[in-house]
Amino acid sequence: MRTKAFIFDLDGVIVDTAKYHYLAWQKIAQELNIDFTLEHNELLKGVSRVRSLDIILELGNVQASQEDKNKWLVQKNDEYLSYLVDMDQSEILPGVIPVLEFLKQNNQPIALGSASKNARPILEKTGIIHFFDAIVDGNDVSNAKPDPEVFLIAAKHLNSNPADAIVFEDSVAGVQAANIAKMISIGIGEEKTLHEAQYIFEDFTQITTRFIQELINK
Ligand code: B16
Ligand code: MG
Repeated sequence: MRTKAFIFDLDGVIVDTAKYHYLAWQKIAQELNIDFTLEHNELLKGVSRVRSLDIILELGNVQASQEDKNKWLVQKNDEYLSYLVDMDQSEILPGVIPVLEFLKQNNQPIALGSASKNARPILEKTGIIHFFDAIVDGNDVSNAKPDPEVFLIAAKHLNSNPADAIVFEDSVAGVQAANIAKMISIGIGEEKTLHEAQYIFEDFTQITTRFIQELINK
């Protein structure tokens, strides 16, 4: 048995911040008269802030100067942060803490691998930062998912080979990134969206300690 690396995405896996990203982007989209639905929001999951804005502008066929784009990026993040002010442990998705606790009890290395630049304050506010041996987020990478950079750096920090890494992801881009890195990809969400993942679970309450133990023993 070699040293494993258990790598968790943040938004949509540990906390449901996708709804806050959506509300914040929707405000910008409304100002620009762009129709931005929940379905469109799926395209932004796991995608960087800068790329998310470009996708929204493409949806509305809007051309913009870099100056305007920078202004909207700041505006979006300020709005997003306002939703995080009252965040606490109650926002952690069901079943996540028992899995983190089981991994810790079994001395398994844990990392965060997120595209978000707001990852650290979220882990602090929800009181789970102590579970993580390494945190790799949007501030540490230059290539966004599906580029595997974020997960490769995370595995390296945990002294593990990519082949011994297990990634929990809710986004298509994130699952693809894990697959490209030759890691075990575990999709959290709907089968129809995440069919490229090696394993798919609706949420963490569906993941048994037996399954985690099998991953540890692999
Ligand atoms: P921020 P993840 C991603 O986080 C989100 O899924 C994505 O919707 C968001 O645009 C991105 O973080 C950047 O977030 O604006 O906070 O830097 O899913 O990779 O944890
Ligand atoms: Mg995500």
